[in-house]
Amino acid sequence: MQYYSRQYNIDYLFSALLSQLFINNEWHESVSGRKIPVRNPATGELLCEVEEADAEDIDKAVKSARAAFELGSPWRSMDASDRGRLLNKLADLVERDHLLLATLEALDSGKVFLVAFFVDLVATIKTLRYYAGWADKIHGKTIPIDGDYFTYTRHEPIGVCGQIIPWNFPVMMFSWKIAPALCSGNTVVIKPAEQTPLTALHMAALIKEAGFPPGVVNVVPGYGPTAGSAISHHMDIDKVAFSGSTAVGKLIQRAAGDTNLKRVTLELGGKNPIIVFADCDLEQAVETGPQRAVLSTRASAAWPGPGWFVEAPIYETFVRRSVEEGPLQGPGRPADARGGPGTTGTGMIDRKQFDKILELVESGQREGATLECGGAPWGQQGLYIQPTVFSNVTDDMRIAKEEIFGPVQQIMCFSSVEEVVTRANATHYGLAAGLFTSDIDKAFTVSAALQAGVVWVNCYNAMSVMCPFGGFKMSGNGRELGEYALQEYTEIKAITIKISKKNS
Ligand code: TXE
Repeated sequence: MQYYSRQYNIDYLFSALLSQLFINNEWHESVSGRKIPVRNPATGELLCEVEEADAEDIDKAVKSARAAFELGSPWRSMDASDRGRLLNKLADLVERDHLLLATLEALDSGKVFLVAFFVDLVATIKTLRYYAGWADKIHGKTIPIDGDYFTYTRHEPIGVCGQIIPWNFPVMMFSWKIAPALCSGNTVVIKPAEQTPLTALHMAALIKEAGFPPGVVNVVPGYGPTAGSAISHHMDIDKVAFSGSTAVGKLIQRAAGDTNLKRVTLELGGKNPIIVFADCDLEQAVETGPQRAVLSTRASAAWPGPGWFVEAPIYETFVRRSVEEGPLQGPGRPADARGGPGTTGTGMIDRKQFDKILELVESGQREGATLECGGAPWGQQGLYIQPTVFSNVTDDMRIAKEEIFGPVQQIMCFSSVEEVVTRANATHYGLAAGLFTSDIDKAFTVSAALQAGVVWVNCYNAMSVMCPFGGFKMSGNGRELGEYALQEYTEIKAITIKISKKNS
């Protein structure tokens, strides 16, 4: 089909957008007949409408995933190495459609095209290949228990996994969720964010083309309080994996408690401290600032506008250099951005986020922080906010405490290691942290003292599929990525067999 070839133009892309629910390797209209309008957030333009899943559609998807998970089904009886082969085949197809998927992602999420192409899609392909490699390396142990017994463990798939993802990394998070689930033999019902369903639906087509049996992956766009809630409350879903806000994470955990105690993993919000010691390479730390702040409008939970703690002797210089760095960036239009300075800024996903960030900026000014630059909408069109730098921020201000999912940098001052560790840990969140220092002792002791699932030293956002990712405290439960994620998609079964006489 022309849609899948590299030779396409934008009109063709629009005419061929996939818009139905993907259940049992077939395309379905929603039971209610309702549709979700999908807009390009950079322009507000309506791209298309997709079918809107609600509880009945979720139930159909769960039935299909359950049937695919029955004992003796093609999926359950498939060689583990063949599960890996299918994931590699899917990665091949994503590589073939790299350009198309990056274009779709840019249009649907408002992300700059080059970021979609080189960050999101590359990470997606790597994630699929990494877990393809794991498929036939997941195994248990034999255990020398007391008595005349033979005991071994099996690492079995959990079953039907409900997966709910946000809008900030639509296709990459799709791969973070499905790849570890599939390599360990589960089946999946995945709900993309209502704002960004398009790449997930294209991935559904590729999943079918790769040859996954019907029902193994079901893709059901819908809204959170309806389709998302139906997933978290479903009695026949064995595990739910969620990325998004802490408030919804609590609802998901509660729903599991109110229903079948399904396993729950949560990747939630953060307020990540970055500590800049006076002995660091200042330019390296400064360069991390504006780039990070601008990109953070699409950041994962690792990235949300962190609190910068800068040591007193370099505070003024750091603030000045951060302001000088900021204006290098400019609003990027997803469709025409081909990279380079002036095209790196990403807009907010929707009016709600846009208003929320500007309201937080206003609160910073009201509460007495110094607005060094930015703080206002950016450009004539779309939901862009200028790179914003606040100095003289104190710990009690809202901008210091609340997650800011936008290009806003808040800079605080500290005087000692003990003080900054206490202040950096004084948050309910615990996703990621950064520190800049040239003192190796400080690097080890401070990174050990920080309450965060990820600590970056002399770098930031150094993410990789091989490395576990997830939060302490209210930033989540469980880990994604790396070998650790496999634990979240397997049940351990211990089998003990009576034997007549054991020998060492
Ligand atoms: O997230 P939501 P939103 C944070 C960030 C942002 C805030 C709000 O702070 O400002 O969340 O963003 C589905 N039951 N992050 O509103 O609402 C929803 O349909 C089940 C952090 O987009 O949590 C979507 O698929 N599901 C972050 C997903 O949850 C529900 C990424 C995320 O939506 C639901 C994005 C419900 N009751 C936002 N309500 C990160 N950690 O990377 C909504 N959903």
